[in-house]
Amino acid sequence: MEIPWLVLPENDEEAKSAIDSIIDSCKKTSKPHAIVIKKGTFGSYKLQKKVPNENPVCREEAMKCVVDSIPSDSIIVSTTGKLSRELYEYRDEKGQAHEADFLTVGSMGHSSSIALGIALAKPNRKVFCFDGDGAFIMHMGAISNIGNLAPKNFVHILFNNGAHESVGGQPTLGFNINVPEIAKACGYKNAVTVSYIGEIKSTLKNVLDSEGPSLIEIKVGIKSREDLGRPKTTPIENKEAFMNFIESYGN
Ligand SMILES: Cc1ncc(C[n+]2csc(CCOP(=O)(O)OP(=O)(O)O)c2C)c(N)n1
Repeated sequence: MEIPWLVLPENDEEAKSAIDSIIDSCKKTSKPHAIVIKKGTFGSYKLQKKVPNENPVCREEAMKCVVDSIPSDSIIVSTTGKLSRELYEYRDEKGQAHEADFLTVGSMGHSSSIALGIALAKPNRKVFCFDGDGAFIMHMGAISNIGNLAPKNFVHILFNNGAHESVGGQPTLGFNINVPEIAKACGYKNAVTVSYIGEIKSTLKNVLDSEGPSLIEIKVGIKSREDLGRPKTTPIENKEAFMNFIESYGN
């Protein structure tokens, strides 16, 4: 793309002078310049602003409860970040394949649109979007399409921890907006907020028995495991296995 770039030096003085010369060059040429930062260049950072979060169930526990409560041939499109890594590990833990899950690596905010396309193409399958509040807010426009195209088989599960937990816990506006009201205003047939395991199970049961699109916002705590791994298959392998899985059962 012909964008000039450099690797940021680890030494403070050298880094400062490299940045000064990049700023000069950007001003002179009115063009962008990229800086590549190697892992370990920066020390750890203490968050300046934390969102108060007393929710009793964490994202991973809530995700496990949802996976255990839905039919085994359900299709899941899962958002960017640790939620997908947790889902991947849970399948391993249960000795299940990963083929039912599309892990949206990198494309934050797009899971609901991907799930929408699949729900429209496969009207007889239950399609779940596992979303994060940061991702949901990032591409909130998607829900107006979901509500208006209104696939009956679409279930949106929003794991709302009020933060971008996967990348350090920076606050989002997840706790400042009324997600069910927004979803209903966009045409979702059912939209509720829950916080406890019992509520997750009973709400899922109701939602599975009724026509969608439906949204369940689960207000979750903000924590994740230090030892959380990463998928051992590549995104392309994931996509291919997933495509075979959705084709294998017909519409
Ligand atoms: C367009 C874009 N911006 C930023 C990122 C980096 N990123 C990956 S996951 C994530 C946080 C996602 O936050 P949220 O959806 O609230 O989920 P949580 O991590 O809290 O479960 C960010 C910022 C990205 N992948 N794509």
